[in-house]
Amino acid sequence: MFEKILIANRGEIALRVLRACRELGIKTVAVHSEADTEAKYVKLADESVCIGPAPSGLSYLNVPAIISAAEVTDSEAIHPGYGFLSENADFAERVEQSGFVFIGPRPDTIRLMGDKVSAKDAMKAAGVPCVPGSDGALPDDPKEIVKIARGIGYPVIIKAAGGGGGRGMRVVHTEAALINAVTTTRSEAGAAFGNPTVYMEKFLENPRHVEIQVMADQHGNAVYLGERDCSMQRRHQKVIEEAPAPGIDRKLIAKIGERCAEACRKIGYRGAGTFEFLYENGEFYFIEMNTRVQVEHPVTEMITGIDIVQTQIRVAAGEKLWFKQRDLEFRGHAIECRVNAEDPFKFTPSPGKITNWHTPGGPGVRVDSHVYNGYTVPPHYDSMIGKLITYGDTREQAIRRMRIALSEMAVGGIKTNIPLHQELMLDARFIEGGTSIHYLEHKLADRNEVKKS
Ligand code: MV4
Repeated sequence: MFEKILIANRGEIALRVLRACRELGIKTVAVHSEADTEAKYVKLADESVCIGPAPSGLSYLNVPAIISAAEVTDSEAIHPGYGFLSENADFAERVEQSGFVFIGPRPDTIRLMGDKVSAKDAMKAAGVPCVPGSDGALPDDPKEIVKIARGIGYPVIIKAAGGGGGRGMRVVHTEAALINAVTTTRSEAGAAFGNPTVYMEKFLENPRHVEIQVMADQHGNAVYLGERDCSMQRRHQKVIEEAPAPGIDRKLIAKIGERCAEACRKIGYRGAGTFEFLYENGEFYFIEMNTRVQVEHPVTEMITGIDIVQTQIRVAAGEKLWFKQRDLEFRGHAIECRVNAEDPFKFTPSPGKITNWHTPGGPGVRVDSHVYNGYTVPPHYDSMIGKLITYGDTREQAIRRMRIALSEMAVGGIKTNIPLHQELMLDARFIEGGTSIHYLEHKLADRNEVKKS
């Protein structure tokens, strides 16, 4: 096992990784920007290194500074968390070339999945069901493009190979609009990602976002840790996640999960990963793979009893997975509410000093947050200040516990989206379960209509 790990991230995930290291008896190095010097989790680490000023481009994305920090502290491995450099293949490569272990997949795997065309090709070849679409990248010839779209049937969606997470996409409803849409998406993709490659898929009108968590070691073993429903989102930012996904046939989940695990074995995947699917009319369609630990990993931890971050570290150190698929049981139900420092109605960021911080507790309640009374939420980063996770034997119990937890939680000095979560925990369609990726935005639009009239 490693003696010392450098945590190349900030906020709640830095603290989450720190806790996993503590439990494994591993020393920690926190790297931080000038804006995070006073954060308590930085002081909890065995050592800390300031890697630059507040803007993330100069600190949390500063590769030479992070590598130097690993060198001067004699760290053995680097945990990238999520966001920042976590899915940057060049960073992973630099880490390994400098003699450290990157806690994540091999750089080539990150590169393969970072290009959405090659990711889809690889997963299709490995037996994972994909959205019907172009066979790889779109050609230049407009006649060919029109032919491909006719074969798929409208509406179609044009996506950038270098995009992902909702960036660089355009929906096309008619042949008349097709070529213009492809040309525009291409040039935007070239400018934004340095890669003008685009591909085409059938546009699914009302799907759910259901993802499968996988874990693989370096000895050819891979398992799936069940699914998460992340459909409750606004502008590609997830708001609530839950596991299991309500109302989906368990046999189908097992079949898709096994396909994902098998795909991991086939490509020699290493570490934690997530297969993102759209789910519509009883079918799963792969869209992208994430090669990092995700924000919503706790709901999976709650229903499986597996510590995903510790497992990442142990497999990165070369350990074999110590459990098999048949040892895993998906038990109960877990829900996560992302708590953001933002206006609950206008969604504008609300950084500043927290003058009151009271977190809920009791059976089946988990709070993952780096925040405390007197903490100042810096304006430079993501607005998420913590995650409230509840567990219950049933979905109903998890929802009831979430309502109580939200009512106990008190945050003073800044605005948060807790009122939105309270509203959603009482929303009839949420309570019913199985809302689509468009539900929240439609609900918020309706709410604004009511306010105007
Ligand atoms: C789609 C789609 C419908 N049909 N692909 C957006 C994020 C990126 N990961 C993929 N996205 C979508 N791809 C096809 N063929 C709809 C979306 C989409 C979406 C997906 C997941 C979660 C939220 C979303 C919100 C809008 C659109």
